[in-house]
Amino acid sequence: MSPCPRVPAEQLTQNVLASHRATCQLGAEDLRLRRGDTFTREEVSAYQRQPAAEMWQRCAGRITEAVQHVVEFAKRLRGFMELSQHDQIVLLKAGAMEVVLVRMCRAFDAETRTVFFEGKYAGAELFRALGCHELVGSIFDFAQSLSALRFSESEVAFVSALVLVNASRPWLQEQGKVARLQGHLDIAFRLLLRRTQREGLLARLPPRGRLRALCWQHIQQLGTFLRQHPGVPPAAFPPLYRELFA
Ligand code: MHQ
Repeated sequence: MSPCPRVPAEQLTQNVLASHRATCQLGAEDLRLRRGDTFTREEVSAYQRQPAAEMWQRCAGRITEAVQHVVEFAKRLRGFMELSQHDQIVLLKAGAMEVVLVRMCRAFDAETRTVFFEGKYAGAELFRALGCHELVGSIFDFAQSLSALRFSESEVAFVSALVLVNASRPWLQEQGKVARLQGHLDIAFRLLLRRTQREGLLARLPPRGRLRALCWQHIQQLGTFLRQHPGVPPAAFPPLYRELFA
C-alpha cells in the first residue's frame, strides 16, 4: 500500500469541515434525534397569538445568532482572514444569510416539513404572526429541496464555504485574491465528491439566484414590516441584524 501524502487540498478539506463543526451551533446527530419533538398545538397557537413585532424580534434574534456563527465559520476558514478587511465584510454582508439558509437543511425534517426553532421542531404555520407567509413558505421549500440532496456534513461545509467565498460578489477590491481562494475550495470540493462518488451532486445544487432571491425577499419583508409598524423603532432589532438587512 502506498503512503498517502497530505496534499494541500486534503488539508483544506479538513479545515473546512473542522470550521463547520466548530461553528454549526447544533450537532447533526442531536438534530436528528430530536426530530419528531414538535411543538404542541397550544404552544403553536401561543406563538401565533404573539404581536407581529414580538415575533419579528424573536426571529431576528435567532437569525442574528446564526449569522454570528457564520462569521465565526468564515474567520476559521483558511485564507479568509488573509483577505482585506474590506473584502471580508463584502463577502459576509452578501453571504452570511445565504449560509444560514444552507445550514437550515441540517435543522429541517423533510418528512414533517418542520424546522428546529427555540428547542423544538416547528412547522411554517408557527411563524404566522410575522405576516410573511410567502417568504416563510419559500424558505421551507428551499430547505425541502436541499434535504432531498441528502448532504453529508462535509458537503454542507463546502457548499457554505463556496457560498461565502464568491469572487463574483459586487464591490470586491481584490477580486483575484478571492477568486484564487474560491478556486482552491472548488478543487478540494470536487476531489471530495470524486472520492465519495458524489460527483452527481454539483448538477443538482440549486442555482445561485435562488438563495439571492430569498435573501432579497427577507429584506423586502423587513422593510414592509417596519413601514406598517411605525411605532417599532429599528433599534428594537439587534445591531448586526439592522446592519445586514435594514
Ligand atoms: C442555523 C440555526 C437557525 C437559526 C434561526 C422573516 C423572518 C424574520 C424569519 C432559524 C423567517 C422565519 C430561523 C429563525 C423562519 C423561517 C426563521 C426564523 C440554521 C438555520 C436556523 C434553524 C434558522 C432557520 C430559519 C428560521 C426558523 O444553524
